[in-house]
Amino acid sequence: MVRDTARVVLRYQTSPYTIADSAKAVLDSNGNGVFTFTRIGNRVPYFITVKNRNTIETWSKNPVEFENNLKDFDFTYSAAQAFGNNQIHLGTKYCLYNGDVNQDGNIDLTDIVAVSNNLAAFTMGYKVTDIDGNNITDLTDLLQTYNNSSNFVRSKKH
Ligand SMILES: [Ca+2]
Ligand SMILES: [Ca+2]
Repeated sequence: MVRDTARVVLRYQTSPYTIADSAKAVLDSNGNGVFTFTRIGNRVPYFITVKNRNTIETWSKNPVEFENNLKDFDFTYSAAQAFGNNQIHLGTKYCLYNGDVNQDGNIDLTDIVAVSNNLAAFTMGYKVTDIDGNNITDLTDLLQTYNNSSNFVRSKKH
């Protein structure tokens, strides 16, 4: 993947899943990142939610607990790591769906229009409409957004 910033939010495991803490980090080209939390405790179950500038917010299927102030969690080895199996299989890994340009939890016509407008304007640089992260908003980004929209991709939350 292209290196990019992601935000991880930890939520308590019971409804209404109040936010316990959140952190931002840059993911490397393998999709790994180290997120540092300061307001949470060990042996407390939290759901992990993750998103970046234009991905669908994705929740862990199961809550996780920190031990000795550490927790490794990998969304990529199985779709079932995410609640609702809400990931796409690309290459050897399961990845977050992208194309949610306006971050409303759905990939739909509004997102397509936003990408299309920036495509028409030959928009360069780090933009939410640059779906594949190559610093230009072009037809590839429009097609990815369109495909995910056609599949009614949306955020699946506990
Ligand atoms: Ca959207
Ligand atoms: Ca692009």
